[in-house]
Amino acid sequence: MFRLALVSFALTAVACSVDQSAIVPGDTGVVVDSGEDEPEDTSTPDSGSGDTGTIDSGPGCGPGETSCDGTCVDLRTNISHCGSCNNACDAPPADATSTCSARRCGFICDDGFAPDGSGGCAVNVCGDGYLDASEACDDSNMQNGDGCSWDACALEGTPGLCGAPQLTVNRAVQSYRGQIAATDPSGMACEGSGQETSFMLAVNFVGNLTIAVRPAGFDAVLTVYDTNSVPCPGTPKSCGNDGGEGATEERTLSGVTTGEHYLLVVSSANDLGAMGPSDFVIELSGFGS
Ligand SMILES: [Ca+2]
Ligand SMILES: [Ca+2]
Ligand SMILES: [Ca+2]
Repeated sequence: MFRLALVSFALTAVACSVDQSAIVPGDTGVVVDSGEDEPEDTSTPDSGSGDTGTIDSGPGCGPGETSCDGTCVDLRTNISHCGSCNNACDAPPADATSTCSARRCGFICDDGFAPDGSGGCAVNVCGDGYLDASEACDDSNMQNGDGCSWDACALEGTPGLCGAPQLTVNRAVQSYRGQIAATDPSGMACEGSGQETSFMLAVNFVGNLTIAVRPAGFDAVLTVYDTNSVPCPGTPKSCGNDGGEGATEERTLSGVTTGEHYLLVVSSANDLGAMGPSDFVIELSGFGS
């Protein structure tokens, strides 16, 4: 008798808090259905006579979601509501797909295409001078034996003077990926105490040569030796260590001539022994006459 009275009291109490006009046939209004936001929705009738437990639109969005015009969206990744409601991302450039990532619009190039450096996508080609993600190098030509193969844009690593892999430098933009070993510093850097990796630059044009080293996070040091008419490694010619971790180091050699050789040493200002190999990109730009 006592239990019956208790149930009756509970039903009465809940019924008093529910707008009975919004409850459809079959929905008693006292049970929170599976999948519904709670408490029982009193403003929007559920569809059908048998409540299927459909999640109602409105304020009850899931974790990380926001209600935009009654639809739950994730502002971090939704290209129609990127960063804020109704902020639709622009149409992508040709051969690309729009993206919304971390609340910011962007695009990714379709398979077989890569960023062209000017806001679009271009066919991923070895020899176009642009260092695509799949390429270890791109030296703007379709020749083998110059340090970067034409068919696969792979580093050839052929030893040159001083036993360092030789890169033939033309009047073009040429890019190469390199890696500093975790061990065995040779002490050839102009500054710093870290490990290093060397390349022999064989000049094949007349003009000026800019050497840029772009490190992946570490503090790079760029050292150039003049290796002409003297024993290896030659005499120190240029030292670049202007920036800290992740900063590009850049130096220009003026008035270089075909047949000259310069040893490029890429190193870290600090000991990277505990960090493992560290990646960098060398960009060589030959220009002038
Ligand atoms: Ca390329
Ligand atoms: Ca080549
Ligand atoms: Ca530096």
